[in-house]
Amino acid sequence: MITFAITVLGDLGQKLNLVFATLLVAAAFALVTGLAVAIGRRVDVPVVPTLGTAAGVWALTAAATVRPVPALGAAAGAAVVVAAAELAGSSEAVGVTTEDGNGRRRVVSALGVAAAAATVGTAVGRTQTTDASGGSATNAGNGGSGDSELAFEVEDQVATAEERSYDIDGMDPAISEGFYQVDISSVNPNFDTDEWTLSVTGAVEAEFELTYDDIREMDHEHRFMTLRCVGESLNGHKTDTAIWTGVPLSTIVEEAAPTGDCGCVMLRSDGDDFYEQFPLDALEDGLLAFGMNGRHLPRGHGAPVRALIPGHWGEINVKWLTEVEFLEAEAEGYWEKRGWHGTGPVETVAKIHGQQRREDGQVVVGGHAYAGTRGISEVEVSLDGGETWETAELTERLPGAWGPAAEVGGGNTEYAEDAWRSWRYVYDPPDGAHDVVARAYEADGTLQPEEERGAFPNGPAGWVEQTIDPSDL
Ligand SMILES: Nc1nc2c(c(=O)[nH]1)N[C@H]1C(S)=C(S)[C@@H](COP(=O)(O)O)O[C@H]1N2
Ligand SMILES: [Mo]
Repeated sequence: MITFAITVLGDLGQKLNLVFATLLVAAAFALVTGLAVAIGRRVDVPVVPTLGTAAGVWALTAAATVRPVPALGAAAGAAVVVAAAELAGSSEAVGVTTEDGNGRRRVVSALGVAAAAATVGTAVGRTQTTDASGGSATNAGNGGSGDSELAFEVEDQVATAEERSYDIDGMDPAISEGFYQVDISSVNPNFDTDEWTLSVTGAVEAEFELTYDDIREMDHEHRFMTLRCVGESLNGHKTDTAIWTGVPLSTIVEEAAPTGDCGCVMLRSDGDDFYEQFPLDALEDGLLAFGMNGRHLPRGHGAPVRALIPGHWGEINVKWLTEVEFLEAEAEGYWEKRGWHGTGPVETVAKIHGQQRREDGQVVVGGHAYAGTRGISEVEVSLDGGETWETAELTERLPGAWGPAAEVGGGNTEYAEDAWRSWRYVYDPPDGAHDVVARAYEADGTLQPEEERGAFPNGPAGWVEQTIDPSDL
């Protein structure tokens, strides 16, 4: 079911999930309120419906959100509505039994309003408990609270990235504007940086723990890195690029001195109970990231600290990271237990996202090409279904790693070795709709395989083909 939702429904699946969850919550509130009112009628004690509603709604909300204090808001909202309905009911009901139609209708509408009030109260409570790094509970967007020092340190490279972007309708600049988000839970974990810790455990010389301040005191570096989700569609929008700031994970590996036999590691978040296993080698090239695009890491992207592992599918870039466990033996990750194979290197792709008609009638198409750490050397475009190919324009590679830790962190300082490059192609369009095919070559000259493959289980692959109708542009 989950695989169907991801591969067939895509983002719609997530929205349906939210709608269904909301309906369930409203129904649960109605049930609790209904019970309180029914018990109150049975025992004939006037305060029971109100107090029962308050207690029930509070318990339900606190249990569901693990936030007892904001849950008081939901309880108060529901209790006020029930109390008002009860008062109105009792003053009018003098000489009339509550078993008549009027009474019943009043009870039913009070239940409805109470359920709605509790739902709204909970929603308000949730948006007001977002953390300092911004973003709402369900979707943090690109938020992230500001940090003038970080902003200053990435300023020049942000400008360079702008120069290395193509401005075409439908296509992101080199630094993504709305970085995609993929989560197993619909409410993001919310860590207090003062309480958050990272435990380094397992087959090591010595286990240890790091606080957020410990990490901020270490030398950091900045890197352009692209993430791509194994569950996206071939020409989908779950491939994005940002400047990430963090501490090289090699520092942590060195200090831990792993002793296990499998050469493998498990990253875990106890924020959402997510975990992924992959080779130790990959970890050593990674970052323990606390910054994104010159701001604090936003909640939706894993605040306060996430892992960033070059060249691999997105899923091993564990967000809200709380544990690095060095293993003795291989173990399956969260998605692998569900049939996916998303811990390895990404497949190569040249997306076709941008399409625009110029004033002179020419069409410009473009997109981003990404091959993980294998790098992109060329993108070709065909307008005749693959008979003949033309070379597209390609932006220079994005800048390499910089900052105090860049030299020792394994990050390439010459150019960004795990970031996309942008391509574009300008042509005189034929009359009417036509197909455009794009394909990429890796840095060593390897042409990406043509055969199209869907997301499940190994990730999407193949040449991207798009129908373009110049009269629509
Ligand atoms: N803790 C945690 N980390 C996670 C996930 C998650 O659901 N929980 N999703 C993973 C997946 S499938 C992807 S593709 C990337 C997406 O990172 P983003 O949401 O910052 O784009 O995060 C990975 N890290
Ligand atoms: Mo993913």
